[in-house]
Amino acid sequence: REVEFLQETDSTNTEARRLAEKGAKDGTLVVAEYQTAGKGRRGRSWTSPSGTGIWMSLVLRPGLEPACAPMITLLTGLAVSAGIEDYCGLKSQIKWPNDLTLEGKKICGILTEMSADMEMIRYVVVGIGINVNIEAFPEEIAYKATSLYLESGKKIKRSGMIACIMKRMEEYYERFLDTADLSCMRKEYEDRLVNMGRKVLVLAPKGEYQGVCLGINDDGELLVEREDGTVSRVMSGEVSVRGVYGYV
Ligand code: BTX
Repeated sequence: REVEFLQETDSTNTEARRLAEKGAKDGTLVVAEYQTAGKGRRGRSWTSPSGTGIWMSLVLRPGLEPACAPMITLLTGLAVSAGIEDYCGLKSQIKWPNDLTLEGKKICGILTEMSADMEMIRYVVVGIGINVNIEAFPEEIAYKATSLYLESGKKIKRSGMIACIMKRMEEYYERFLDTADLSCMRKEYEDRLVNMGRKVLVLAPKGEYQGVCLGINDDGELLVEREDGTVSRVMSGEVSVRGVYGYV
């Protein structure tokens, strides 16, 4: 596959979108040492110090309907968690829909952006930020952010880790394309899901509610059992999910 490596860029997602608009192929990967304007969701920023993290974005052209795009975020979380484990043995967990955690703190965030018409995705850009060898975080996020180095005491070679993650990504992405849903990886996903069986707080546009997370369905919606026994299906995008007692 094609890889574009940059010493510095504003955001690898923005760069990948620029390349996608110019016709970049399915599977093109953009990797940067440093992002001057790393992006999170809903206009938030992503701290991306130089030389200590993995900041990368993948261009995908799945040829599916736009409604399938949120599932790509979920399978990416699974692939990154599995790839990290393959490479260094650390078992991270997935905080639905777009974070990975270790010991309850965030080590990775995923940002999926899409260009589509009504029927078909033109392209999807999946941005992956992993805190690999970061030694300290700014005060505002130190309580909820950690790195693989801070948790393991070991410095990790990033290029090898990227290769392992992309191998897993290809595997899960191809399985997803066969069925256009997550049915064949649901069990693996739930094994890594940090929210599983825990009380969660769902912050939806129409109000917030609490419930217990029962897992996901084949379309990647989070299943939350409310106090009256009904089960709500939570779609990513419109809501935030938090632990009742903290970040997870
Ligand atoms: P998010 O909106 O869920 O999370 C962003 C929030 O996470 C921030 O508001 C801040 O509180 C916290 N945060 C910021 N930086 C870090 C960090 N390094 N580690 C832990 N917590 C942090 C999550 O968005 C999606 C992030 C995707 C980042 C990748 S990097 C490669 C690609 N390019 C790009 O611009 N974004 C993606």
